Amino acid sequence: MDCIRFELSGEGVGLITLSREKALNALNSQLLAELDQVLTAQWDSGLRALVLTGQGDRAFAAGADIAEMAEFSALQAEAFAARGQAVLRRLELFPAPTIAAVKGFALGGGCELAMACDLVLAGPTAVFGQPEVKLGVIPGFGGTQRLARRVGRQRALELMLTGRNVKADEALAIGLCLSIASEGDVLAQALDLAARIARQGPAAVRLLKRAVIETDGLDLDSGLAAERSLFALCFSTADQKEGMSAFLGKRAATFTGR
Ligand code: CO8
Repeated sequence: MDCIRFELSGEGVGLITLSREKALNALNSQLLAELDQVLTAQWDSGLRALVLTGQGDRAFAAGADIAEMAEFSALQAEAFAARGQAVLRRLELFPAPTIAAVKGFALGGGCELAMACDLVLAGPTAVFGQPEVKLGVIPGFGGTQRLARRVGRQRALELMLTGRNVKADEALAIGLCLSIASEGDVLAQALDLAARIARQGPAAVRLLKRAVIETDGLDLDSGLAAERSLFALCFSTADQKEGMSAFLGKRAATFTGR
């Protein structure tokens, strides 16, 4: 793989690094295909958390690759958007929790990629934005849908209509990121958070993610029904037996993820 690096980083924690540093990790077709391959390969591998970051200090990802898009026909643009949307949706539905560790620019498709992760941690130099209108286009990898879900429709519209950049402190204030790490620490903090998640009952963590992600957009009663079913499903797992008997036996639980 030329554009993506995958490695294990601690027990049950996967780390994906976007590796097109010279192009500020811009998302081209090859990178999207490699990201898809990694997600497919890791889907059933039992990962307990997955961290995404960009190579180098300058960018998480500075957007979809403008050089690749510049001469697209409408049909090519639709196909590229469909491919990007599909890969980001797969990432959003990845069975284990995902964490974006954002250093530098997360613009356009890069911001959309971060928003497809469950949790977004920013470094002090992080810059988010959907600058597509400056290029005469609109977001095409889910930004018009996910930004409003993160920060509310009015703020999302203001950001997308002006294409202005948002620095880490504002991203935190509007809920676009969860926290701001100190200089150089964002990846370490993301891996630490991933390790903390990885220590919880893995079956429950996966069912919890499904209860939140798969019910997005449902009315409350449908969401509550889905929660009940997934709650009940916990009781078919060895993790539930172990977690509760460990509590009652006043010992630490040893989870197997089954
Ligand atoms: N695509 C391709 N190459 C890029 C991109 C990009 N998005 N961003 C940066 N690069 C390249 C530059 O061309 C440059 O390459 P080279 O060294 O060969 O000239 C290299 O990265 C370094 O960039 P700069 O010299 O520009 O670095 P600066 O520090 O001066 O500026 C910026 C950094 C501000 C991030 C600037 O590079 C920039 O504005 N980049 C573009 C940001 C942008 O507009 N992103 C949105 C793209 S559109 C999008 O993502 C839509 C997604 C949905 C697509 C739907 C499909 C149809």
